[in-house]
Amino acid sequence: MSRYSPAEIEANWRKAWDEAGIFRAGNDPAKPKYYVLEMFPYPSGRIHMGHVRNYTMGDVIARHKLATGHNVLHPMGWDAFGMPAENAAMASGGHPKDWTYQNIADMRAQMKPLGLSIDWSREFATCDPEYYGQQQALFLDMLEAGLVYRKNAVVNWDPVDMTVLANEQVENGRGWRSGAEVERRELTQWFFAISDMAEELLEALDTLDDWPAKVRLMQENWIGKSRGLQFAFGLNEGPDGFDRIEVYTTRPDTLMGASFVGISPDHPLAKQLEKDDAELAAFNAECRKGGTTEEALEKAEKRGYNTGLTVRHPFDTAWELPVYVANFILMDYGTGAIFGVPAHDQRDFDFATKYALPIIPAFLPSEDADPQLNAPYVPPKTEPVHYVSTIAGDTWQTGAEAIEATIAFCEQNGVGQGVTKYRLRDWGLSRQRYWGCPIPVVHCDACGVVPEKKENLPIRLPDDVTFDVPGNPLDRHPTWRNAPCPKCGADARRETDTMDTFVDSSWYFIRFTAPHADTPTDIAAAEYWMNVDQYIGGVEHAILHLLYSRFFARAIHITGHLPKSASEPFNALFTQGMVTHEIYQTRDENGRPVYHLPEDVQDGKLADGTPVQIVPSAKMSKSKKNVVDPIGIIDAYGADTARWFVLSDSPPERDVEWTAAGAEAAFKHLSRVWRIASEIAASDAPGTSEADEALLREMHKAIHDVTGGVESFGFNAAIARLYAFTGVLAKSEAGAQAKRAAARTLAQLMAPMTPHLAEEMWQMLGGEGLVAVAPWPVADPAMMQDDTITLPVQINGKRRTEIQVPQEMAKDEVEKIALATDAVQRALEGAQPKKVIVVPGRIVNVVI
Ligand code: ANZ
Ligand code: ZN
Repeated sequence: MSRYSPAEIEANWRKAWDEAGIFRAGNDPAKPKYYVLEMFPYPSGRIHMGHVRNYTMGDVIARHKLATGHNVLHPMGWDAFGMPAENAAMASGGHPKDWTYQNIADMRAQMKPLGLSIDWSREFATCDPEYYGQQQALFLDMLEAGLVYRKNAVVNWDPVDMTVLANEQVENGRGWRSGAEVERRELTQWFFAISDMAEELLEALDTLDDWPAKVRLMQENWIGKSRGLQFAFGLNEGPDGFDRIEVYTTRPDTLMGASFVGISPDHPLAKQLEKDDAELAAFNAECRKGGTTEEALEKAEKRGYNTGLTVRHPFDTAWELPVYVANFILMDYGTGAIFGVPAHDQRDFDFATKYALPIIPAFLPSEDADPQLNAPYVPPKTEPVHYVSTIAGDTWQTGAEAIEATIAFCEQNGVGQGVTKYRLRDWGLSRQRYWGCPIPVVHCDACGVVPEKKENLPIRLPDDVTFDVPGNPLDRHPTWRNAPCPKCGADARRETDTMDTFVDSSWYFIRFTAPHADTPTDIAAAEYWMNVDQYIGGVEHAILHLLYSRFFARAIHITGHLPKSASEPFNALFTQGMVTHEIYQTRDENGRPVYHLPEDVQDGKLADGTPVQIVPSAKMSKSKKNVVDPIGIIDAYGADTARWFVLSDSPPERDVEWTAAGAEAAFKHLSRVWRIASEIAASDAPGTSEADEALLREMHKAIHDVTGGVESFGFNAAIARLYAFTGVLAKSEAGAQAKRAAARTLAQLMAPMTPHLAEEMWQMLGGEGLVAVAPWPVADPAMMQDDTITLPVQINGKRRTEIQVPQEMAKDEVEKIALATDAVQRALEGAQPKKVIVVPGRIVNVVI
């Protein structure tokens, strides 16, 4: 072979690794363990550059850990349940199962050429009955432990697809898939009791030092802890059984600025009133349309309905406030009722303006400020303000102080209690979908909801289902629903809801530690391998997936399947940037943009000569056609080039822009490395001892820097260092033996990034065995020191100049050079110094 030919070498090395079994997770008790995991993929059918970047990063770490003597666990699996498989079935008439497993086979085949150090023996898909059966077992244990329960809840209902939608699936009030206007419905649903753990999940964020600060902050905001006051307004002439309205406020200090009370359309009082008020019933029905998200409510126009009822102000019972039903009040936050303070809240201000309600300031910037507001006054809580009419403490204080003082005052006067609330709600897991994990319970007329017996697990999905009509195929299956009651044996009905696919991804990382155990986990294996030492994935999963996984790790501990020490499952988290590409666009006759694939554009033109407009780089996406298919790159240049490119150029946490020129340059560099290595392998030229020495010194510096880069997610810096060291090696006049040693080290240092090329070099250069398992080189600190050092020269304790001297120079020689400097000569004015102190390697002090 006379040139670098990845197509000829890469497959061979993968075979060699396979046969040697070096990536099977080791369990040599003498070695420390290391568990590295990239977020597992959804089997869409094709890998993309984002996968390549994500898995290559994890692979660099896994390979480095393997070479530094660890038992490494680096598994791969498939997040395989979910809507797209059902959508494909609806669109093309196939079966979700066939679609999914075919995609998995395709993606596995596309992924294998990347040369990842995966332990494929642990592979599973979440749609494997073996996996979801254990998930059902976990569910039953969680049910018993009170971690999952049923309740009525308002959900987003897609009337066309006839399913519940998650908040994220509602776009501008419409179903993301059907485009139908979403309705709010009350259904009995299963919930995980995650909100009981809100405080713990919040507090433990502080222990996650190796997580990005921004991710911890996002989790903190999602959990949304707040302190406030809960109290009741007395209701005048309410319907039977309603004599008060309980409210929650985080701004009790604004109570003297209240101008109305608002209740949610789903509030029990609103529901009672609508029975005798058709207009209100219509208003409530209208409000129940549109999503349940805070965002949806925030965007929607603020609307209210005056019930005609009034409440009494707690501090002035003669003061009456009107009661409105308002569309912006959520039933499942706080108490589902508020008091509105238009003077200090934009939303309330808009509402008051619309319904001509008074705007009464509770505080103002100063004592003589104009109380007539034409916009809400909302200073930071830390700013001192003047309280117009204070019910607690000083007239001049910060919002934060006034809030605490008001809470204390209210508690003393029996008006309410200070409470802590969390925005985090319980996690609704019921989905009216086929392609998910069946919820293992049975509904019996006599016994109610009865958990399945564990020996009946897995409750398998039936294969014979149809997708020709909307709704849940499990509901209309002729027999699947029928099951005997596990308690009384009578004919009963299976639950036909399946689990949210977030459940599947909330514990897969634990299952990898014992993927075929006949219980959810194998305690010993979990104890050994957990936690995940390094987790790597996209920041788009920063909130839900990670929060749910943190909840599940705790739940699995509570149900006895995981040691307590693994309650925070991911020791370190890294969120990588995206792979971007320029967008090439032309316009059709109506001026609408038409996008073109990078491979169809040459020098800014299409094949027929039409110039394209170049839109700046953005995340690769099919809709913009700015995608480069990794398969094409691997075919053209080999996997090592693709790996090298996605790691170079940008720090891993930032986006990296894929360019054809960059890929070409990466390939050229690897070709050059290959050429240098083969020349060195064939050479027996002698060299000078100085050249040998110089090369080895550079080699040790490279070992040091590349190791540091690999260990600290500085992959791009490590690669820059490898470029430089390659240049040194190419120019070196050292002898063949020294060069071979240096080139073997280069192979080792490149092995995590370009594992195939590294093996090839290692073999050419006489390395023993596989470079993948060769012990990682260690930098010799003595060899890293430069030959010359810089010493500061002080005169009477003041730094005046510096000198360059050889590292090993004798003291009296150093003294001579120091005394000869202009600065010292000038200071001496011909005299002799009183004393000269040389601290070797540090400083020269001249006393005059
Ligand atoms: C009076 C007030 C005056 C409020 C003011 C705010 C500003 P955070 O702080 O985010 O937790 N609220 C309470 N329950 C609600 C519900 N179910 N739906 C919609 N809004 C609700 O939010 C708490 C504040 O949001 C509460 O404090 C309440 O309005 C409102 F100048 O009470 B506030
Ligand atoms: Zn029964």
